[in-house]
Amino acid sequence: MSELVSYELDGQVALIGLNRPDKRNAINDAVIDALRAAVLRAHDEASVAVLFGHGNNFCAGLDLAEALARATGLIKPPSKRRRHNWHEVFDLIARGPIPFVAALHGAVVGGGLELATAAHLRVGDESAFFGLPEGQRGIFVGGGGTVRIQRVVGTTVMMDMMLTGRLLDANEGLQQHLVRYVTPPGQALAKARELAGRVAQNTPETNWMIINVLPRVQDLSHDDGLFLEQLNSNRQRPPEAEARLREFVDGKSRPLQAPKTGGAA
Ligand code: 1HE
Repeated sequence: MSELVSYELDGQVALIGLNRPDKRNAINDAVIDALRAAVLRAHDEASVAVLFGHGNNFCAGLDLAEALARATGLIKPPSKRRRHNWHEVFDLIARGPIPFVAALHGAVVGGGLELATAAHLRVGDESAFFGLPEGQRGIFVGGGGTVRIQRVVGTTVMMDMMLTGRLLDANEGLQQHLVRYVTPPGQALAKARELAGRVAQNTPETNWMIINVLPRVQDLSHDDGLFLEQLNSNRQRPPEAEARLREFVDGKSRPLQAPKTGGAA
C-alpha cells in the first residue's frame, strides 16, 4: 500500500489514513489512486472503515500546486473523457458495501470536506474547522460537494460558506450536521473507532441497506421512496436476521440503553 495513504486492519475495522502531512494531506492524483486501492481493500476484508488524517489536519483539499500545473498545461489533459477520479473514489466510499466513519481534526476544507461528507458518520475534535475556500482560489467544488455537502448543510449554508469563505468551527459544524459528535482535541480517531466497532456489530446486510437505500430514497418521490423501502425491507430475511429476531423474542438480546445525557456528544 502506498505511503500516501496508510492502511491497517484492526479486527473487522479498516483504518485508512491520509498520509501527506507536510502538504496538509492535500489531495493530488497519486493520493486519489492510493485512496482507491485502500478503499477497495477495505471493501474486501473489513466490515467498517475509519478514514482519518495523519498530522495536524484531516485534509487541505485539492492539491493547488497540481491544479496550477494542470491549468497551465504542465500536466496534459487526458486524451479521453473519463469519469472524474474524485467522483469515482468518493462514490466507492459513499455507495460501496461497507460504512465509513470519518475522524476529523484541524483543516477539513474544500475537497477535504467533500471527502468527509462521502463518509456515513463523522466525528470531529474541537480543533476541526470546515470551509469551502474555492471562491478565494478562483475555482469551484469538484469532488461531489454540490451534491453531498449541499444535502448535508442545505443550500443556504453552503452558499454562505462558498461566497464568503467563512470557516465553521467544530460546534458550528455540529449544528450544521457536518459532524454528529465532537470530542476533546486528539480524541476524534478513538471515538470514530469506537463507533465503527459498534456499527460492525450490525449485520452486513442491514449496513448495506442503510448506506445504499437511504441516500437513494432521499432522491426519490414519496411513492417511489416507499416502493424502494418495501423492496428492501420485505426481502427474504437472511439466517443471521432470523437468529437476531429469535434472540429478542426469547428475551436473550442486549436491551436498548436510553441515552444518559440526551445528546450525541
Ligand atoms: C498545500 C495545500 C493545498 C497546504 N495544496 N499544497 N484548499 C485550500 O485552499 C487550503 C489551502 N491550505 C491552507 O489554507 C493551509 O495550508 C491550512 C489552513 C490547511 C494549514 O495551514 P498551515 O499553516 O498549517 O500550513 P501551510 O504553511 O499553509 O502549508 C504547509 C505546506 O502545505 C506548504 O507547502 P511547503 O512546501 O511550502 O511547506 C503548503 O503549500 C502546503 N499546502 N495546503 C497544495 N491545498 C476537486 S475540487 C476541490 C477544490 C478545493 O479543494 S479548493 C480548496 C483548496
